[in-house]
Amino acid sequence: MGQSLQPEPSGERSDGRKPAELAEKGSALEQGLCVIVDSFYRYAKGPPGAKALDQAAFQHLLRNELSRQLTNTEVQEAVARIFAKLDANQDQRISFEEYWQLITWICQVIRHRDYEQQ
Ligand SMILES: [Ca+2]
Repeated sequence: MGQSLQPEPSGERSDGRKPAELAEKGSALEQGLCVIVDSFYRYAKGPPGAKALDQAAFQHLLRNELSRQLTNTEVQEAVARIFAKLDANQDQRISFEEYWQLITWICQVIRHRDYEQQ
């Protein structure tokens, strides 16, 4: 891991960092893991160490990054249902740990759809 992952300042993407760099370094798995983390921090807001996704940021992440894996990412009610399901501590924010549950769920869907139906 020759690179450090610094949280993005309030949802903005810093120039000259991450995805392009990530694409050139490491295995596909290593790149994928870095992209999972980076994708959270590109949308998360809040102070360093406590960044999280509010519902608007969560919807942007779903719509921009996961619209081919999830349906209805444009539908506010559908997004709100996923948000409520993931928001384990009900603080109206999705922490990295709660986001990780979404990643786990999507990985399970991919696994069943693409690797266990053959
Ligand atoms: Ca939460």
